[in-house]
Amino acid sequence: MTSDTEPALDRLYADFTAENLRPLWLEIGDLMPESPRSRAVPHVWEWSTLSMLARRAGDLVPVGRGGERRAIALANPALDGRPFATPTLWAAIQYLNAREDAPVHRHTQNAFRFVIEGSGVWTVVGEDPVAMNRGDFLPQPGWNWHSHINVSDQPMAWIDGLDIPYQYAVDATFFEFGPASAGVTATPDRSQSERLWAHPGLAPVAQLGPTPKTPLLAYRFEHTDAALREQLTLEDAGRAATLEPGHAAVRYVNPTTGGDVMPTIRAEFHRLRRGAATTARRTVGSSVYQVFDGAGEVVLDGTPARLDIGDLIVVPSWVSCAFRTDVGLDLFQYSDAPIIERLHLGVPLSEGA
Ligand code: GTQ
Ligand code: FE2
Repeated sequence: MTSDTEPALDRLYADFTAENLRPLWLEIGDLMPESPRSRAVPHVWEWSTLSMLARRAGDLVPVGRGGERRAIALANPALDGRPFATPTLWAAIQYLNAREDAPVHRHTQNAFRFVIEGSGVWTVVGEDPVAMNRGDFLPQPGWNWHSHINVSDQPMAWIDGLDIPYQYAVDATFFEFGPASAGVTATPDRSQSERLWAHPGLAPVAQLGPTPKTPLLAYRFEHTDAALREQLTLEDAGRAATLEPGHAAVRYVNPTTGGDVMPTIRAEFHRLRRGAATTARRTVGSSVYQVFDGAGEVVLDGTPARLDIGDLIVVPSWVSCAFRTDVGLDLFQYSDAPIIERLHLGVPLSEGA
């Protein structure tokens, strides 16, 4: 371009701006890279820090109508201070003091709780109080009324996973406050949803689906643990039962469909034997992992980090991720994979990296 076209070009760009226009040729490198380049970065949050800060919030900040929850979100360091772990997923530590309640509300965002320590809280879904114990996965599909009640003399913390950032991005969010009290008079060990749906391979004929949101509201650790233990025992016996050598995995599924528990969130539990390692992989879509037990190391795009119980790991799209352990490692994982798969995005869906 000659210098005498430059004033004209400057005027053209100024007019683009004035008319709210942007030329593709200045945007394409960022908008259409050869492969996904997440704005989010991989990051690890240590449980010891999270639980200490949640306890301090418990001492200083009340929980009640308006704020709704004493939940502290993991804010990806590269997402401008927004309370988003990844572009699609919310991750938070939530804390309730002894005898404290979090009020009833409902929202279109799909949610779950996962517990790595403590007990004494029931999450009430509709009229069904669901006990929360170590290792339990407790889905709460969107638009269910819910509250949390701590009926014990101990505080309790757990993690929340939701699709808040995704629903925010597509402007799909609705929210409603509920009654002042959940009206719970009993806190049974077994919820009504489990009494109906937690019998292996059996569905109540009066309620057969398919429904896109799981009716089973508690996936108890005793089942997760047994399933993983038996995969590894079968591997020992020479049967092809595991995902890769020394790596057992289960997916939490909706008993009415056999598919994911909720339309926007996939949840799995992975167990690595002593001395095992996963192959480095990258996928389109993002994940959050929490260390449930054991210890080890994660390598994210080549950078290693030590892992201990409770630590949370955020893996953005197309970031290579591998785990290894000397002593054994149990990992809870959730991701936005159902969104990616439903929209037929991410071709190729995954690739060794
Ligand atoms: O417990 O209902 O972390 O509505 C974020 C939004 C938890 C909850 C969060 C919520 C909840
Ligand atoms: Fe909620």
